[in-house]
Amino acid sequence: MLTFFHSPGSCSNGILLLLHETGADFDTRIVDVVRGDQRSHAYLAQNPKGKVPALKIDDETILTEFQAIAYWLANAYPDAGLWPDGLLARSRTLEALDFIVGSVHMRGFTFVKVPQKFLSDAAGKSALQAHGRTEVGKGLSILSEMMGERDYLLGDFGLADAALFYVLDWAKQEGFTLPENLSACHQRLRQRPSFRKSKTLWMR
Ligand SMILES: N[C@@H](CCC(=O)N[C@@H](CS)C(=O)NCC(=O)O)C(=O)O
Repeated sequence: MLTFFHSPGSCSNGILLLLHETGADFDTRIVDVVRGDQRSHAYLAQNPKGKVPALKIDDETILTEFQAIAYWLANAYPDAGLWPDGLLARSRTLEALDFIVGSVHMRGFTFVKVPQKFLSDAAGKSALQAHGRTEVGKGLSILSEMMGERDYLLGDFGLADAALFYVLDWAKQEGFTLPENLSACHQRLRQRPSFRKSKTLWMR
């Protein structure tokens, strides 16, 4: 059975959603990153990066990094239809995932949510937060443009939508106004059976 290391409310929500999309059999271990569980010896022994998400796929193998876990799930459970056909569609999926996780999350929300990780003085922290908000705003505009009139980011529901879901949640929590198409997509994502199954482990 798979073991999923998860912190409710964090980016690992996206992997929780995908696990339910695949119908995989998995156990969840809570690693609460607000409480600091990721720095415990027990967790670092499993995942020296001290981050969630992580997915243990057998006794010797632990996968980390959102994109890699998402890719593995889509290919390990092909019946879930999460990996599109065709080279360009696959490349677009990876492109969107990298943009959401690598740019909107890491270069935007990280500074909005935890500026104290980088700077300790009040003026520096608020400048960093302002920079993060600008980056998130730009990211949301690009994602809105990318989605256009489709129901999900790239057409049918796919890996990138799981990442989109957690950044849209964060955007709402941080008081961003979502472009109309992203807001409709957020509602659509909340209607998915996989979200209903994720609900008890979605928020702290
Ligand atoms: N590049 C990683 C980023 C993961 C990440 O930043 N996770 C955050 C939660 S959203 C975390 O574990 N933070 C704990 C910490 O940095 O101490 C990925 O794609 O999975």
